[in-house]
Amino acid sequence: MGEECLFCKIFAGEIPANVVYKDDTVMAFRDVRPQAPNHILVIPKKHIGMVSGVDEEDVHLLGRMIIAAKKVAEKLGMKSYRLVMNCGGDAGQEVFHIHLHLLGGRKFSWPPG
Ligand code: DGP
Repeated sequence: MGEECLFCKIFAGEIPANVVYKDDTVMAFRDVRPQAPNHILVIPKKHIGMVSGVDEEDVHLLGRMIIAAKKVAEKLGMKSYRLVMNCGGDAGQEVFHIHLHLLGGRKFSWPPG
């Protein structure tokens, strides 16, 4: 665990969050600055700072994150949604513990800005 990591603390329950899913390895909670009517963050328990830091051993974990996102989307009645992972500051990453944005409840444009 990254001792000063915000998302490690949220996973551990040390900082409150609006949790919509949790199991032994991944957790999903509502983003505090929602960019859509439904904006959920899916995080792994394991501290990995950036997508560029994932390894072969993380293959299963990354799959678990997508399965969790799918379950949450179903639970919230979302039939169409966007999954986003920002890697690095220029891509918009602010919290350096990998997370999958699950966004839905409105129409999105493509390409993104
Ligand atoms: P990114 O920019 O990809 O690193 O996304 C980080 C997201 O995390 C951003 O949309 C806002 C959200 N966020 C930051 N701090 C908190 C917090 O304390 N609680 C929750 N629920 N979300 C947070």
